[in-house]
Amino acid sequence: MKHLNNGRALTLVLVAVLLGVLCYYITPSFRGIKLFKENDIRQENRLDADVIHVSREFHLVAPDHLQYKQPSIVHGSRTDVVTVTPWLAPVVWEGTFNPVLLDSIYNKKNVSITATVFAVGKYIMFLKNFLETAEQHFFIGFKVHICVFTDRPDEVPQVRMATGRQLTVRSVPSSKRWQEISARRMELIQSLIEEQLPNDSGYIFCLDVDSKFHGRWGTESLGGLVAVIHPGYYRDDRSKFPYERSPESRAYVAPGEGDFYYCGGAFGGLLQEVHQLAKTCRSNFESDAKEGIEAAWQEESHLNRYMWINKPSKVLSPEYLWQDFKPKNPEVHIIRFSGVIKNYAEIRPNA
Ligand code: UD2
Repeated sequence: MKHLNNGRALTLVLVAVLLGVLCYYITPSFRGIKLFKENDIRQENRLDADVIHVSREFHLVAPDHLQYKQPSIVHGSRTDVVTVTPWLAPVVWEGTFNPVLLDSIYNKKNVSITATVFAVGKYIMFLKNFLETAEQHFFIGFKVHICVFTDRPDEVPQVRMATGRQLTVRSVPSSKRWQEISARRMELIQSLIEEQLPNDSGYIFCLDVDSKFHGRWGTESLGGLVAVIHPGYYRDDRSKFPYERSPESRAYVAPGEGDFYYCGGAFGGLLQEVHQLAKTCRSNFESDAKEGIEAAWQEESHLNRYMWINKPSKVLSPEYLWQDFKPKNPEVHIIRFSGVIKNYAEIRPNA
């Protein structure tokens, strides 16, 4: 009798479990079907039923009836350079994109772009040229916020800025070591994103001040995580890249590893992505410092290690950071941004 009762109880428990499992799988699909139908009805009622808003970054809506040259899938306008990485990120070269098409797509998205630039100590002398040329070439027609970090706020030049563009100045301490000024940028970029731009969904570019714009730098450069190929090493074998080679450092890249050598003087992307990069590089840099380690090229080494692991979703060719002392190579059809020639001994606080 006791056995019979136990058997019945066991059967009841089994049935209950089975019903539970069935409900678990059936209910969400019912819910899914219902949601789908509601969405369908909402879509039907829309005027622009073709447009489904999914993600700001990846959904590119073209404006109506824009006329432009037919793109080809078999004849590329650039056959002399590589325009895609092995992980299928575009490499941006002149001739690979249609600026009019891209601008009209991003105009509809009403994007905003922040640019950070550090002008500490004597580097303030480069700021005027940087700002004036940015007004001529950097994201013309878009909402731009240039954020200057300096220890000399009184010396920030007055530059006329077009409507929709603004400049803000943030005071930072000076330093006796240029390596520290350069490397602390990651920490300050991290704090800027956390304090000033936490709810912003726009893009950010972090740029060296001792540089000038010479040509368009615009919407073609927008992407999740954006890296710029260093002009000094892009034709070299990876064994020649000046990565940090000491395994003790958190910026270490082992021989035989690494894709490209990226520059520390220009990088960017979506705010969340750049926040993650800055936070990681800062933390690795500080942990190294506690152990008395400084990577070969400070934050540039940490950035290269980061980009090796976290592949950039867009790569900008050396057109986006050339060096004035280098003659233009034939594959570089346009120089958009370039480092000016400078006398290190004269401008740096230490040798
Ligand atoms: C390279 C990188 C730079 C950085 C550095 C390694 C390029 C073109 N440049 O340039 O980004 O990674 O190696 O640390 O990729 N700064 C001041 N005051 C100073 C010193 C530096 O404001 O006294 C700021 C300024 O914005 C400058 C930047 O830090 O543009 C980088 O310093 P740099 O230009 O002296 O570094 P450099 O030429 O070795």
